[in-house]
Amino acid sequence: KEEDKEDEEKVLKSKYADVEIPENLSWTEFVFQHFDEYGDRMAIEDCVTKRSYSFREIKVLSRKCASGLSKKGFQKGDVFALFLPNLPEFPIAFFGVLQAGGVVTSANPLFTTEELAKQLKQADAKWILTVPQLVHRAKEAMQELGRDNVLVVGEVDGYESMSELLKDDGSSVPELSINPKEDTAVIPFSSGTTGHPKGVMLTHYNLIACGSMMRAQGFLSFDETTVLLAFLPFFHSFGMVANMSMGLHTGSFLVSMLRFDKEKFLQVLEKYEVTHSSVVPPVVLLLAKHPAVDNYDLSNLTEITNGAAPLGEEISKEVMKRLPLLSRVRQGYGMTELSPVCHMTPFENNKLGSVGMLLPNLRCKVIDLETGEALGPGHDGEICVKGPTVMKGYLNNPEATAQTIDSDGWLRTGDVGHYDEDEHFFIVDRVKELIKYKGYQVPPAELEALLVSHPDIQDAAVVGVPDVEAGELPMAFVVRKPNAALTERDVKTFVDENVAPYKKLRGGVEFIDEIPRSLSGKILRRELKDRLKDLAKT
Ligand code: 4UU
Repeated sequence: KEEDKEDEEKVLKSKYADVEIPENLSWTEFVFQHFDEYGDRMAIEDCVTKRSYSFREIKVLSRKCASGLSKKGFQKGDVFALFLPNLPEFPIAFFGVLQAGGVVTSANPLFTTEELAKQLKQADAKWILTVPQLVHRAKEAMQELGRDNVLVVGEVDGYESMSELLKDDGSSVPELSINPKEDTAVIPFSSGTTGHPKGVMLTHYNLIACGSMMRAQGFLSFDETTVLLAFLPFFHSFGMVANMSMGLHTGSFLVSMLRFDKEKFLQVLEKYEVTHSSVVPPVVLLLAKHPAVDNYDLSNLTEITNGAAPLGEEISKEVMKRLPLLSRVRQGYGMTELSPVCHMTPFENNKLGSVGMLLPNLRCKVIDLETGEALGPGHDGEICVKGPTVMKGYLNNPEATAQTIDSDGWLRTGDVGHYDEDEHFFIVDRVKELIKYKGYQVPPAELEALLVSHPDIQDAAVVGVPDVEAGELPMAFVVRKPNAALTERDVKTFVDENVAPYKKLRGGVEFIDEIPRSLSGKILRRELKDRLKDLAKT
């Protein structure tokens, strides 16, 4: 019956047979499944400091971390914030918190104090772990919640160091009964299709489902011979799940990189004989075009996987031509709310420019933007996904959850695309508000709220302008208050002072008389984008 209904509704089932998803494991148990076999092999090394940990050490130290946290009164369900760059200690803390029964919320280390405080408040974080450079921000933000539980990786006077925690004897790891389908493991933040950043509740089962599906059919090709350059931020779903967790799960050697730097990136690829790297479009562009690439031996690099933002066919071809040993330019397509990946290019027969095929265990439909009717191959519409990786919901926000996941369990991605006769998917546009700058989320609603808090600004709307390198640049339409002598520079300075650097108005500021809105008060972003095209022509 269900199947007939699905046929009728043009629901696409994955071409791949369903995989078995373990139902009785925690995310840590799943990720650590083969750690005893990997033993003393190196699991992760920082490419600058060379600080490194073996699989055995990660297992032992994360247990000590869990035990130490329990002794401090940390309890099941408590939220622990990681405000960290990609350090080799990140997975130790991450899996330590989970083994203490906690929930990890991960924050962008570029955040201002205010941005951080917003997330900590929403997530009700009991603790935060950070680095010495960010300790003041972490402390101030926690103070807004009336808490002062700040731990540091490294030594700062007056703060407790994580290394103290790791001296614990490991005797107090709590006996947990995790209910994998109910219990939230992580709460990364995403603005989804509209509005401000929201906590995305991903359960242990959501993550295990995603990991199991990625491992099917060689979608994720990592194994014990893989050297993975892990520079994509671990706080973001792509880096957290596809690199940190699945890299460790498969016994890969992770080379972690704190800060992305062109020369360093190329040096590390050569020196560590890196075989795999997950990337975002600006990095593919670098590999395709930058003259310095010729100075390095990148012959070990056999695969790069793009995600988080669209990658064109041309640039994929260019990079294939330039790095002859790079046999595969692959893609993953996903969304934080999908734990996070729903489509990946198959190991063989990948079509350049495509984000790949639907992973096993998932259903997908492409719906007409006006009528909501499901469309067949070759027609663009909004991509909707259903299956075991759909998030539990947005934290404390049933309205936003209901707007995103319908009563039949379909999650609306806000992305526009189609599939071809072979069921390869292509993303062509985005109908949601979200702007992506180099793969980073820039929620317009957040910048708009900031702009209208300025005494000289009456109204504002933020959209993304296309950019070859970054994908999109945030740009603002601003309505000045009567007689206000506000300049573009004033607006930009105001924004710069209040947001993380990747949210800056690099696309510029345009003053207009009125922000076009629908009858229900929604900003007509399409109209503004069209206006930009007209401006570009004149
Ligand atoms: C065009 O970006 C992500 C997650 C990406 C990811 C994760 C695991 C990719 C591969 C992988 O293995 O999450 P968010 O929530 O930050 O942003 C989601 C949005 C999507 O809705 C879409 O608009 O980012 C965009 N996006 C892409 N667009 C993500 N991947 C792609 C892609 N092509 N390959």
